[in-house]
Amino acid sequence: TVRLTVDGRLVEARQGQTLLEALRQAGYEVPTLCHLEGLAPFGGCRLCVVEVSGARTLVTACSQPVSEGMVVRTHTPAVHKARRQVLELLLADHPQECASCLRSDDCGLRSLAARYGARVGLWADGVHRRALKEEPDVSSPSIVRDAAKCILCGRCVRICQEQQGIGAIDFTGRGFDLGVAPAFKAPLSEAACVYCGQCVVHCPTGALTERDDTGRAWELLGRPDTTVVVQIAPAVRVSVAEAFGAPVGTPITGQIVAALRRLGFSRVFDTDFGADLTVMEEAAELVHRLAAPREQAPLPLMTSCCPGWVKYVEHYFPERLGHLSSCRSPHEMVGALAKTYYAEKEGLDPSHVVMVSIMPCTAKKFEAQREELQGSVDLVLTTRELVRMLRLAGIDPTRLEPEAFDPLMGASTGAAVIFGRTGGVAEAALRTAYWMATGKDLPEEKLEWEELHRAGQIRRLRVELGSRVLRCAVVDGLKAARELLESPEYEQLDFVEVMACPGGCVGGGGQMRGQDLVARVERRAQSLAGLDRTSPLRRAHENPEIRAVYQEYLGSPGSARSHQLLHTHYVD
Ligand code: HC0
Ligand code: SF4
Repeated sequence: TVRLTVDGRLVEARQGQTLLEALRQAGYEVPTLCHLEGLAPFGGCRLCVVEVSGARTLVTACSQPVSEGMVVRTHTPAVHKARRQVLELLLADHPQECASCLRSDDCGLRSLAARYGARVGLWADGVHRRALKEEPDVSSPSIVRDAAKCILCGRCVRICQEQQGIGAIDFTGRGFDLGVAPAFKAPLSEAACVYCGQCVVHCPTGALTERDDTGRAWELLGRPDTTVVVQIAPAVRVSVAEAFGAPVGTPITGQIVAALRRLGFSRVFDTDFGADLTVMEEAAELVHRLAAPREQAPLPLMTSCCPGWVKYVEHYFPERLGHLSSCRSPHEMVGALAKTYYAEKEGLDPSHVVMVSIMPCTAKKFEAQREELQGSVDLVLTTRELVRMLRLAGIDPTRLEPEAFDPLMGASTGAAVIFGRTGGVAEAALRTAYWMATGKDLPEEKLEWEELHRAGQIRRLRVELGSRVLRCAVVDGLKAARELLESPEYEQLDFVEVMACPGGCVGGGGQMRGQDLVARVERRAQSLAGLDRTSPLRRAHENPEIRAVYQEYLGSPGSARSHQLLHTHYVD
C-alpha cells in the first residue's frame, strides 16, 4: 500500500492506482466528464485537477499515479477556479437549451456548471455552436446524435472502440471543426453501428440520447378505440427505482405494474413470460441440433435475443447467421401472442391491439422495426423514457402499492428474470434443455453454475446432458464476441450466449445513467439473481401459463404454429 495525505487526512491506496481511483475509493468526490472506469486515462476534460504539494501546476488526478507520501488537496480556491474555467469554456460553446433538453435531469455538464458557479456565455461572442454544426442526426430508430451538444470528451468513441471493438464513431476534423461522427460524417443509420447504446449511457451531455418516443406513447394512450398493452423487460424492474431515489438495484416489479396502469395501459404483461417461452423454444432447438448431423444443423447454436448482437453478426460475421437461434426475442414473442392467442381468448380485435415494450435497450427500438418481425411490437420505450412519462404524470412508483401482472401472459419463473444479466439466458436454457434431454430435473442446488456468474468477458462451461458433454461459452460485450468467433475454439462449441452490453441488459443503453456505472450494473445483476433464488419456480417448463399456452394454442415447442409466431430467420 501507498500512504497519502488528502485534505489533511491519511488515506491508503494501492500501488499502481491513479490518484483519481484512490480518491474515489476513499470517498472523495472528484468531478470528471471524460474518465471511463476500466479504460485507460484520457485526460481530456481537465476537471479532475487537484493540488499536489511540490507540483508546479495543478495535477489531473485521472492520469497521475499515486506515490508514497503524496500530499493532496482536493478543494482549494485554485482548484475551484480551474474547474469553473473549464466549465465556462465548455458552456461558451454549448447551445443554451438546458431548459428543454432531454438530458436536463441528469446532465453531467449542467450539474457541474451549477455546482461550480460557472457562468454562461462568457466567451460566446455571438458564435453559436448550434448554427455552426449540423442539425441533430435522427436517421436511426434508436439513437439521436446532436453534435452541437458534444463536449468532445471522447467517451463514446472509446466505449465503442475499446470496449465494444466496433469504432462506429470517431473524432473528425481539427481545431474549431473538431467533432465526433461516424466515418465520412455519414448518418448513424448508414454506419456499422449496432445501436447497443453504450455511447448513450456514457455520454455526459445531451449529445447522444435515445430516440424519444414518449410522444408516440402518449398519442397511443389517448386513442379511444385502441387497447394499449404493455410489457416490461427483466432488467427494467431493477433500474426504475434508482430514478426515484431508492437504492440502486431495488426491485419494484409490482409497483411498476401499478404505475403503468395509472399511465393508462389497459393490460400489463411480463416480458419474463416471453423469456420462459424463449427458453422452451430455444432449448428444444438446441436439443434438436445436437441430435442432427452437424452439416444440417450448425453448431454452436448462438442466442439471438440481443438485437445489438444480431446486428453485429449481420455486419461483421454474415457467414455465421445460420448459427443464430431462430427464436424471436422474448418481447417479440409476447407481442406476437398478444395479437393472436390473447386477443382470441379475450375477444379483442387484433387490429385494435397495440403493444408497447419497456426495455433497457436502445437496439430493441430497431429490432421492433425489422421487416422480419412486423405485427408484434409496435413501440419500444427505454427505461429512461418510462421514467420521463412517470415524471410528467407525477407518478412515483416507489410510493404505490404493488399490483399483479394481467393473467395469461403475466406469470414467470426465476429462469426468466435472469435473462437480464449476462449468463442468465444460457443458465435458464440449460435448466430446461437438461430436462428435455434427460427427462429429469436438475436438483435445486445445481440450478446455478458458478462459471456463469464469474466476472469475465468470456465464461466457459461444460455440462453433462445425458450421454453428451455440452460445451458452452457466454460472452459479455462485443469486443470479446469477435475474439471468440475468430478463435479456433469456436468450432468446438455447442452453445454460445452473447450479450452486447457489459453486464447484459442490466447495463443496457436505455438504462438509468449516473456515476459509478460499473457498480450500479453489478448491483442490478445481483438483484436479478436474488429474484431468481427467491422464486417458487425456477425452471421455465414449470411455468403454469407456459404449459397452458402450449396445451391450448401452440402444441409443443418447435411446432408449426410456434414457428409461425415465435421464430424468424435473419437473412443477409
Ligand atoms: Fe433484455 Fe430480453 S433479457 S434482451 O437483455 O432475451 O432488452 O432485460 O427484455 O426480449 O426477456 C433487453 C432485458 C429483454 C428480450 C428478455 C431477452
Ligand atoms: Fe440491448 Fe441487452 Fe443487447 Fe444491450 S445486451 S443491446 S440492452 S438486448
